[in-house]
Amino acid sequence: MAPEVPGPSGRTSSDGPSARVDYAARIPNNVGLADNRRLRRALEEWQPGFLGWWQEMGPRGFQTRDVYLRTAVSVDSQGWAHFDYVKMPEYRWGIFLAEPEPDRRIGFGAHLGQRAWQEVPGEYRGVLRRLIVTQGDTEPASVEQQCQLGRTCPSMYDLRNLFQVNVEEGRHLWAMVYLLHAYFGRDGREEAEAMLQRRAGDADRPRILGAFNERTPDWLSFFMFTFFTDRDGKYQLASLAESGFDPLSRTCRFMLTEEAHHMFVGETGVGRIVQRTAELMKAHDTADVRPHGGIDLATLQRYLNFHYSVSLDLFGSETSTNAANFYTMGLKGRFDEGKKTDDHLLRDAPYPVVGLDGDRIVTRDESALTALNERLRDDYIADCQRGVDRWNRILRQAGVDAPLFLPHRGFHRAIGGFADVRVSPDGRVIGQAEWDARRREWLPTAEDQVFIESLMQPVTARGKFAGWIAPPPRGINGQPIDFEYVRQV
Ligand code: BYC
Repeated sequence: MAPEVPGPSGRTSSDGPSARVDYAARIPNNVGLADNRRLRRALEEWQPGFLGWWQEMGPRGFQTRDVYLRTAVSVDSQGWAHFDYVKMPEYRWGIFLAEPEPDRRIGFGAHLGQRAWQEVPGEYRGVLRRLIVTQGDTEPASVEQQCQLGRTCPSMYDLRNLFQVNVEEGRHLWAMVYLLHAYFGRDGREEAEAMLQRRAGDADRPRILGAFNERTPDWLSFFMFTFFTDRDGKYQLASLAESGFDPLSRTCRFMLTEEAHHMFVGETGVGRIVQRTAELMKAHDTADVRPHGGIDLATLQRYLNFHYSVSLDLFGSETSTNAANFYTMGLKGRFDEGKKTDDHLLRDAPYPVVGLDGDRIVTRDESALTALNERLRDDYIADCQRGVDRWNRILRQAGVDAPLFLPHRGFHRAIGGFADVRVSPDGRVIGQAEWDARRREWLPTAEDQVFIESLMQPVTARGKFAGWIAPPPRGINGQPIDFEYVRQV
């Protein structure tokens, strides 16, 4: 058996105990930066650029405030998080990888059963770098998209949650930049630099993926984004956590523990809006809750339709040779690859894919290998549906019988087989005339945006909440709801 090749820190995956975090270092880490002078210096050179980017593009207007944030201080399953007041620019962004699995093996593709790589396999270098750059690019993008939201927060509790999400996206950027610096030499350093140059929505220097160039102008969009788009993050990170390139796997495994909070923010945020809407519908015996300061279900459905459809695009085309190659190379697996009991090669297996046959929507068997994007999208859709079911339970419990739903997967798509046709939310291929006539029913309108914007008045008194959203059932980290989550001055 080939000996395990040490990584750039000179360690192998079975070295331990790496749960120990060097928290006092300029860059907190559990990757042995203290022993790797070159890497440490390269990252220390990148650090001021990151901080400059954070000051320029991070949350506007709150950089000097004390915020009650959790920080990663170790990576073991218990007690990795520490809660305290921090000024965001002083947040201890660092590099944390999940603990190594001893003798980890590649779980799929052509290298199935071989030892996981501690260094980048030369022949996969370009592909791997592109995957890491695509993933990394989304992290600062989301911070940029959300940078104006602090000024219109519905409560201090929500403001703190927004900032928690933002600093953790910043840390996720650090996670990918570490991989680029540690394993990809000069071009890795250039990519890390470029990550700080692109800007969400910028015509000349846009972020890489479509959804990350949309604006997040209001809190309804923010909650929908964290529910739908961060959930894409969960599925993509889970697939990369299966990677045969062990440092990527370990970094994604730790990122997933942070990601859970982001989806909590999205699901409970929308859930609390739904609850408030239902209360207003009952109190005033009307679906039109706008005059009462609530967000009507039809508007919620339109925002849901938008964020769901742009997030579906993030999975790429239904059939993709890129995806097949990532898998065969052992770089990106399936969701829960390790729990699946098939051959982990997928050479002859079929997978049902929904697509077009002229104007009809049909399901066809495709090669499971090329259909990997669609399979991941299916896992994602099932997860989204579970969340929508929970929102509908809130409505039902309040006595409202008007459920929210996920539109058809072909609705409003810009990537893949449905990109060139118009599909209604109920899954009919329709003509441009019907689309034009009904678009206003299905997607947020300019009037919706004006209305939502009119609701976005900041609420900053302790324990108070905007009228369009219900308070949460409990506070953060056992604190009361009226805790001072963000100090006033
Ligand atoms: N926008 O073969 P195809 C997160 C390109 S979110 C623009 O179907 P492939 C987060 C594609 O690059 C998770 N372009 O695509 C959430 C390809 O270009 P080339 C982010 C797109 O390669 C919230 C061409 O179209 N992580 O973490 O199979 C807050 C053909 O496409 C798009 C990842 O995405 C698009 N939507 O799959 C913060 C994981 N889709 O090769 C963070 C890493 C496709 O012709 N990325 N294209 O030049 C990947 O795994 C893959 O790149 C994708 C695309 C799944 C995105």
